[in-house]
Amino acid sequence: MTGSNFVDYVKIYCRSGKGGRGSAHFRREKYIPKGGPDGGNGGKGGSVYLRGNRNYWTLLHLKFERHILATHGEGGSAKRSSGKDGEDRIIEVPCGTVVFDAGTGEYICDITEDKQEVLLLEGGRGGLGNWNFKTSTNQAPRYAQPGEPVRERIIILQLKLLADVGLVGFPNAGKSTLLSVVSAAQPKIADYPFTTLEPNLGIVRYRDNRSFVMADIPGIIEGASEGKGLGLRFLRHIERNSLLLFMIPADAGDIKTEYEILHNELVKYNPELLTKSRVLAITKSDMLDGELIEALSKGLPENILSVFISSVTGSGIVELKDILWNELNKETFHDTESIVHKNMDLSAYPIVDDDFIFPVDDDENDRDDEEEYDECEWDEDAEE
Ligand SMILES: Nc1nc2c(ncn2[C@@H]2O[C@H](COP(=O)(O)OP(=O)(O)OP(=O)(O)O)[C@@H](O)[C@H]2O)c(=O)[nH]1
Ligand SMILES: [Mg+2]
Repeated sequence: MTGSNFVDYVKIYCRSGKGGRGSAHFRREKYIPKGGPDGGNGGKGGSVYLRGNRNYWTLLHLKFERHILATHGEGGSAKRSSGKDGEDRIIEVPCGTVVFDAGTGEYICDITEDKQEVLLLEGGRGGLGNWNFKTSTNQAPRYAQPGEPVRERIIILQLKLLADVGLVGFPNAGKSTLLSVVSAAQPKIADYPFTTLEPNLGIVRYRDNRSFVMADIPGIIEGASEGKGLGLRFLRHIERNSLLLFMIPADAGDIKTEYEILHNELVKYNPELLTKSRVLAITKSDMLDGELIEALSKGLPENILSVFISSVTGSGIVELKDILWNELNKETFHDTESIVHKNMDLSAYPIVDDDFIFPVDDDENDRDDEEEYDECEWDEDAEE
């Protein structure tokens, strides 16, 4: 999976900037013998944000940027000058990105909309300079505040595609073929299992210039929810599809059983998937004649809309699009935003080379050329 352009998992080290330290300077000028404290405040450290950007479709742009470091605030200086604030860093991510803590697997946040911004790590506050601490009883404080330290976190970004319709089926069911017929997408198609190794998205044009997005994901096999086949890695892309289109080929042994196996895998992976709208397409129905279709219709699973289609002859395709469109526009339609993200089970993911990320220790901005002073604590009340 390395070397591919479809990147839906990255691990990055993020660090906010530390606050600049307050200055403990004293005003020293000719003819002003006791100038008093005039040390300025330190600048605020830069923060790290995440922002949704609809121009990105994958996390590829982050694959080689493993460290996101906001810069530190600068120290305060004489004449009550405040130090410069550090620069923020914004991590642009595609809509549908879910963020987890890499250490614990804890769910942090979810970016679903363009321009949606989430503060990941707040920059450290700058320390107050000594002039803030001047009181009637202490005219010459020789101390100032240090800036707040950096905050760091290693995070995992996971993309869960946001498509309207997700194709669910065993390998070779004809998923990619359908996508190639109803959209301009050109996924690889072949008569062996696991032709599709990464998801493909296509825009399906519907009547009157309307359209919806369809996601072709790699085939699912029994045991996928425990990691078999391409398993877990791609099941998560289904979580975000508003509607699931199950696809079972007409030559399958028993359509009902196959449907149940697929259904069980999804439910085992995330029981919330049960609440999604579902439609069943019997694919490759060009292999059937009218009589067979009638016979098979009797044994189809109940409680799900079914349609016989053939991507080769085009039969049933218009009907399928109508059904999908109607389902997608139902008033009772399940809102995808309400999916609750589970914490990540880190043990279920094999460790890959890209996972080795080390915290950064750069003291580049750490040159405190100021003299040493007693640092006063942050919780001290400075405003007295
Ligand atoms: N006769 C017939 N063959 C079809 C039809 N749709 C797909 N096929 C054939 O079925 C085989 C598998 O098609 P794919 O679209 O690659 O199947 P897939 O579900 O994407 O398979 P994976 O990517 O491996 O999961 C190919 O040889 C297709 O030509 C159809 O409507 N009729
Ligand atoms: Mg395929």
